[in-house]
Amino acid sequence: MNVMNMDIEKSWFVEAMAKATTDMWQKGWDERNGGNVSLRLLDDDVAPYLSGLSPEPRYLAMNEPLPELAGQYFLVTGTGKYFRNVGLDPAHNLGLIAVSADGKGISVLWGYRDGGGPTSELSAHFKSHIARQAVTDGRARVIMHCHATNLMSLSYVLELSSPVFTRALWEMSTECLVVFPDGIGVLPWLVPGTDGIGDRTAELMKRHPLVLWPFHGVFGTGATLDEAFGLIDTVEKSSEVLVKVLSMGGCRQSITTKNLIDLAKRFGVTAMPEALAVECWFRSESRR
Ligand code: 2HA
Ligand code: ZN
Repeated sequence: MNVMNMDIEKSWFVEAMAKATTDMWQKGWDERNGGNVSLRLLDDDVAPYLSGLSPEPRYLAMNEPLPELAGQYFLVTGTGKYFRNVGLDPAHNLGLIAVSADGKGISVLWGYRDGGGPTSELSAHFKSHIARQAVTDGRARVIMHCHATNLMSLSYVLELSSPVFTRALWEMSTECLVVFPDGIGVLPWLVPGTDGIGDRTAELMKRHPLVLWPFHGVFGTGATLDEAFGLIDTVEKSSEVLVKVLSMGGCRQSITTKNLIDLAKRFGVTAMPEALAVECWFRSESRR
């Protein structure tokens, strides 16, 4: 095999990223340049393509050094780029970057062909990667951000607390507690695209695989693009059910605490205790 001719646009990782971002666009989660995704690649993923990549990669300094990520490779959506275009033109809309050995910057090995760079939310992505690698023994490889419509909508109505959001979403679909037993972390509203929101997101990612940015969107994680997408799809489906239920006048009955405990037992998961303890998650609710 002539490694010089390996076409990175046909690699599993560029194709998988194009599929994930296209699916997200079709879901309506990523209008205009909304959303961003990063996928950590292993040396073995990148090795067949390295010799065909730029011999003098562009270097971009980071605001804060992140030595935990030194030497790691990431495929990352580009700043200002539209998800609906990723599949049509991966080389303009994606980039393959490597974190430098001192963790102070990144090199652009491929992509961002018009001279652009990675997403404005790189700080939240990188810091969340550090957090999730630590709590999953290195299994986590994806951080995914999007503007999931129904989940965003709920941030205008539900109390902005992790136990309340988690409990309400668990109740809106039986599979939820099994899919995200560690619940969803909820931040206050913060200015996006900053190191500050990156720090706060990563802090919650140590406990939760999902983090809600109220009035903005959600961050999700997983070992694969499918896993991160499936997680956000599940929480968004449950959010859609809750939007419909509230629009019909609210719950008359729901999954009970006992039901949730039985579910956790059957599927061998440990449910977030603060969410199990929530007694009343909707202000006007009077059924309990
Ligand atoms: O850049 O979603 O949060 C697009 C975004 C920023
Ligand atoms: Zn966003």
